[in-house]
Amino acid sequence: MKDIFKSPFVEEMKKTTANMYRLGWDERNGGNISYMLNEAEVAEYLDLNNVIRTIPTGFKADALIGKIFIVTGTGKYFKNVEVDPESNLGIIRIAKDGTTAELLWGYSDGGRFTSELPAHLMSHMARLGVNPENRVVMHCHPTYTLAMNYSHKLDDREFTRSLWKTCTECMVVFPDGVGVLPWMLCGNNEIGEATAEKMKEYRLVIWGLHGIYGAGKDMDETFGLIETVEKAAQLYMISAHLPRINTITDDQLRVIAEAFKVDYRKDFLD
Ligand code: 2HA
Ligand code: ZN
Repeated sequence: MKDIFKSPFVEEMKKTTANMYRLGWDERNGGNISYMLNEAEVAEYLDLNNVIRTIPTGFKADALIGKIFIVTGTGKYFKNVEVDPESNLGIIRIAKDGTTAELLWGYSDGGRFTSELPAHLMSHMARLGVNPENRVVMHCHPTYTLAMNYSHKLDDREFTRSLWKTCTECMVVFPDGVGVLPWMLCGNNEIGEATAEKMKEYRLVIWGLHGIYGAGKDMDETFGLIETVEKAAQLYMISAHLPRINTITDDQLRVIAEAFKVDYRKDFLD
């Protein structure tokens, strides 16, 4: 068996959580990541017949039976993943009943997966329905994106337009736009279902007055989506109180979309 602490997926989780922490997106226990792993790759590091314990998930995820995920732990701090991945992360497999998680590694202090597992697994199912390559779901509290929630209308079209019009690269990076949910209580199946419903259309979903979800085929794509929204939100917020003299127009957004050949939300333009 190879050393799991040197596996590319543990390394990626360490690197990404450390990055997000230092960007200020994941204070205290804020944020969570789930990353679907390739079974054959995990088998190089772990005995897949050795289930350490089982943990009920509280919902049914039949489409994910047998799938393996590395997931951040509940109550754990992104700040600490790098130094102690084994207690802050866990590797789980969705059991044959679709409602139990089999722990294969991690949560070594008796912990369990993030309280946002419903939103994560439901989002995985929704995104896999659109793109079978999807692997990562990421949640965090990026400062400017969140700040924008207090002064901007919480509406898919309006929020997307404001971001697109702030930064030229936004149309290229997220031509599918950003879905926006109103404030909802987190950590339950209801917000999970609402997130997954938006994930059928968007790779980015804002949780009103809370944070953001991103989904993508790998860590870089997912991180890059959130990073680009956050950059645009930062520019938006630091200039929102000033007279707006220049803006990217709807026609210019069409020019960008055509030049980069992206399939964009045409109904989001005037
Ligand atoms: O896990 O960010 O949404 C901590 C959170 C809850
Ligand atoms: Zn959160």
